[in-house]
Amino acid sequence: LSCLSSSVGIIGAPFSKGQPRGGVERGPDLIRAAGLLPKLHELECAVKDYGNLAFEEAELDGPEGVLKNLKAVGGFNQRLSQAVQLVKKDGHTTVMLGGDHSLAIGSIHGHSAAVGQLGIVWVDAHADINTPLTTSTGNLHGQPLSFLVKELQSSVPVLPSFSWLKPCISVKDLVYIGLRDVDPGEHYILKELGVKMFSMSEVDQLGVSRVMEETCDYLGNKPIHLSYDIDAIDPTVTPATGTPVVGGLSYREGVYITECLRETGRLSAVDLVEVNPLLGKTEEGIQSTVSMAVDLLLGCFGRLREGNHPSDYNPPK
Ligand code: EXY
Ligand code: MN
Ligand code: MN
Repeated sequence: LSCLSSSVGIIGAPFSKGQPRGGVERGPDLIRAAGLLPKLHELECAVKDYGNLAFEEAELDGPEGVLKNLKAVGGFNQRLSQAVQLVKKDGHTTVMLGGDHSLAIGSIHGHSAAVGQLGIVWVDAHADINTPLTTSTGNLHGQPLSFLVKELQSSVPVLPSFSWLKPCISVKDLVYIGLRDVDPGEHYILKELGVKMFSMSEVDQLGVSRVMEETCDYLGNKPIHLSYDIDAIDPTVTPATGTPVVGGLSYREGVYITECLRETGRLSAVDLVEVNPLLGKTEEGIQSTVSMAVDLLLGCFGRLREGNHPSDYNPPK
């Protein structure tokens, strides 16, 4: 039916220091307020909400060269990694509600520390693989994968705020879906390392069903970490986000991705990031963005567009 095999452990990460715009720290509470927990219960999921991870203002620091908020991002992600490890040890599929995408550092590190080798599905308009040397903005939400990928270790300078972090994913265990705004330095890395990617061109060429078939084949039988940036979806549907890019996934393509990953039975952790209610120009735009986030999460946990019914459903006689 729906949540038969696993339970859900929710971690809120109200953190925005991986990028310069305020508001994205409101994501976790907003997504909860839109009814995520009762809707997961309707799918017969066992849900435990671990609450929000507190952000310590003491972690705030000035820029180091071009890099912004290194101490804040390093410190918060270290605590996030520990929280994710606890939730995995409790036996749940983790849901990390961001917050900006720098949080994938702690989320993926903690997941990998708890379960070992992962397959990563990174759904995003952006590649988020700038290194501290290639970044032109200094925003760490554009760089998380450079800290996590083993093959990039020699290209990433040693930074005290990240001394706790060991790169834990191989480039061959990573698949991108939805790319359409990739910096030159990132594109060089993707080509040099041969990273598997389905940019929007491949989504157009192959269709989302073939993209998902190939993604699942490519990743094999490893536990899956889905890192879903809401800006992968077209900004007509999800305008309330920090770095919107035209030409994104439709509502249907976005949800289909979650349905396919759910069907593998191997979805082990999900990040849902970059929902920023202060950046929606209209109330409808904000609502549409938040309900997309909720619908993506429900797709991850068994909601079917054909309909669902509880296992103990009694038809009227
Ligand atoms: N590539 C740009 C940068 O490095 O700043 C933009 C990154 C946006 C990242 C968003 C979260 O996916
Ligand atoms: Mn991202
Ligand atoms: Mn993005």
